[in-house]
Amino acid sequence: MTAVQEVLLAEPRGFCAGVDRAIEIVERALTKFGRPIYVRHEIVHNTHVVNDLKARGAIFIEELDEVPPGATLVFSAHGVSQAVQREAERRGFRIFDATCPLVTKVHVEVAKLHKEGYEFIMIGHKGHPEVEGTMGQLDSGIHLVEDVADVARVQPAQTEKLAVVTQTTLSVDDAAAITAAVQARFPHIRSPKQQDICYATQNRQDAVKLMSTQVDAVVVVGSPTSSNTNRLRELAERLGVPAHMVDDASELQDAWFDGHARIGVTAGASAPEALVQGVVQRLKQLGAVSVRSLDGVRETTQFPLPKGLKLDAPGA
Ligand code: 10G
Ligand code: SF4
Repeated sequence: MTAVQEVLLAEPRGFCAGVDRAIEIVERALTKFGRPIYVRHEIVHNTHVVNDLKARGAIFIEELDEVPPGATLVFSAHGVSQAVQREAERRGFRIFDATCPLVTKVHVEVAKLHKEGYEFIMIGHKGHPEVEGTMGQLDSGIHLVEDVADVARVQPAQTEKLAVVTQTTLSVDDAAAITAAVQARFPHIRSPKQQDICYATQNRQDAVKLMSTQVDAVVVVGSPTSSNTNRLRELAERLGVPAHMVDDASELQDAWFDGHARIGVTAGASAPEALVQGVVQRLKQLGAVSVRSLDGVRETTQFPLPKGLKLDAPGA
């Protein structure tokens, strides 16, 4: 049986700008205000990130009644509904919003078009916190479709003023097919000027497409709760390459690599690079003698931190 010979690393992979910012918000809140810092929902969907922050004094909760009066509360990168925002304010917490600015952009667009009388078709995964947050920007008037079959069933109250919004981490290909079905049923529907699927999702999926043509198996580093990570594994598999998602190197099974000389490695937007390097080390133990990064888009996006967390600003 051939052993592993070469590792190809997808570019870009791992942390996006929204994840970097969200983790930094919790870290800075811990430094500035001390433990505990409450975080509504996993700050990002990664077990290692969450366990590391727990060890440093973060407490992750789902319901606001788990947070004591006067506490500091951070909203996760996936965003929250208006109801959660209002309730947190009513309870008087010191709030820091780690919602990715690209998710907030979708929220702002929904609020703006709602004022103009629009209803929405939202493409996304039911129950995902980002979808709950975006749908929760309005009391009603956002209709969720998860797949092409849902498009035939959706019943907006009117079709004159309809707009599409999407979750930011969808499969680019699935979203295109669902959007086409939506446009076929509602030809006048308004689409965003720039798609809601974010640059990081697009770039990581493009990188997996490029990598999958050159490898015999793919390892995707990330947690099972991470939507964008699941999409990367699914994409490699759709391209005909066996693909495995792992939280870290300890989950790798040697049998996955039997007869596979070239292994592609990538990571979801919430997975730390140290875990990728752990996987590479294990693949070296299995025989890899060469590790090569593929060409890809260089990402330069950065988001500013919220006011009040710039540690060196006087009075901040
Ligand atoms: O891919 P999802 O949305 O499940 O989230 P994640 O925490 O694994 O990755 C970062 C992406 C977001 C915060 C959603 S915009
Ligand atoms: Fe922001 Fe995109 Fe990262 Fe989500 S995946 S946090 S939208 S940059």
